[in-house]
Amino acid sequence: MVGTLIDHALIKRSNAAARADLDDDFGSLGGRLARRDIDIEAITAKVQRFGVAIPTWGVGTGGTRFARFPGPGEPRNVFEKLEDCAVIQQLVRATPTVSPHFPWDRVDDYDALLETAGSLGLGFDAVNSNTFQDQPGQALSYKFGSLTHTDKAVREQAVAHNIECIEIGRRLGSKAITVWIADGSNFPGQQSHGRAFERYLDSLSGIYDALPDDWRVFLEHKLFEPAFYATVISDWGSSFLAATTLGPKANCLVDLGHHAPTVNIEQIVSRLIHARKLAGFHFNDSKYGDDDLDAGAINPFQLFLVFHELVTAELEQRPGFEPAYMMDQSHNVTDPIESLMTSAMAIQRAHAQALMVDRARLQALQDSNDALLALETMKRAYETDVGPILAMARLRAGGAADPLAVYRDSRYRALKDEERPQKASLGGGIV
Ligand code: AFD
Ligand code: MN
Ligand code: MN
Repeated sequence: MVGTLIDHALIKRSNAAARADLDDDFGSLGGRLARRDIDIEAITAKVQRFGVAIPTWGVGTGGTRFARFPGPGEPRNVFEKLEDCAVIQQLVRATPTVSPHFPWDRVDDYDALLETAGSLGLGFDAVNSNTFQDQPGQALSYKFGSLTHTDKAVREQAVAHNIECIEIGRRLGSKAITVWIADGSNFPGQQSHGRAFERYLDSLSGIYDALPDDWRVFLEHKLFEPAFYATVISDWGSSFLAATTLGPKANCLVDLGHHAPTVNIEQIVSRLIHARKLAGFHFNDSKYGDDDLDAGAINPFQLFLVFHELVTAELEQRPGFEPAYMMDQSHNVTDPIESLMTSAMAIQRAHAQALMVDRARLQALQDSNDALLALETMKRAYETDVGPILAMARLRAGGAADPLAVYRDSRYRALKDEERPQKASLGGGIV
């Protein structure tokens, strides 16, 4: 049963109180941008059109391999997850879609799920399969791998699960499946690098063949964890090789947390755009590894540089450029709704900053090898406070100028805590 979201009157009141200051800030920023030949209205319209999907697994408390500390009023099933996603969208207006994960989000009636999402104003982005855990009653174990397992029967089971996800996704209006596998090895010699990759390609071709014409498969690489010596799809090279071997419907998904700490991710993004193989993103932030921290929390400049590549590709109308934007975060010490709202806004911010880059000037500076002014041109965009643009975009789209304040005032979490008595142990897991 879908409950009520945030009281509209609360949003209206809060926006009314913020309006005069916002108009002022927006007006003065508009004037300053006009001197740089930037039309604030055009930027605001682009910000309004931008959307990033919420992962259904992100609205519950995540956890580390040490412990999980559940928060109050957590969603207990996918219907309640949708409700929380709808609150985020109601206030922020940048998250119109949801990316579900199966079997975690399995239900008996997908028409009801679709209808609920629709009534909440939400659609579905890429579906995610899960062959990194054994499910109750599952015939064969994934302890030693799934799509790359040495035993063909295990591989077939994993392929069948992915095909089931595609079937579910079709009913939900999704157009892509993201495949991340935990397969790999913990010790040198444990596994043949070559044969494991060949088994991956063989399994993936089974999934690929099951894709409807207008579907794509997103291959997600990750350099380590849970395999600590080698993962089968460890980097964008392996991902790209697999995607190229499989065909045009296979693309490479970049999860920002899935690279070694010093890797230049924005350059990888540029290469994938060039090759028409960029599937999209799992946004998050990290300091050490796959930390799954809130987007923009650790390295907002990197996020900006990634968006610089994306905006450039869009302006240049690069063929095959149609990335899916999704978040993939694990919230351990914050209210997941608050984290997802502020993360969506951090992503929007990076996008808006990237829209401010004077690309004609940058290219001229690059061509004349003026390293210093080229950096300054980037910094000028990055250092622009685009806050008023984001707030105005939210306001015009019917959201809240200050989503966090409205959310806290609403006492949504406390109300859900009463409405959603928790079972002793929740499903889901460490993602
Ligand atoms: C794990 C993986 C990967 C994947 C997510 C959902 O590291 O990021 O996208 O689970 O399957 O976090
Ligand atoms: Mn991911
Ligand atoms: Mn991850």
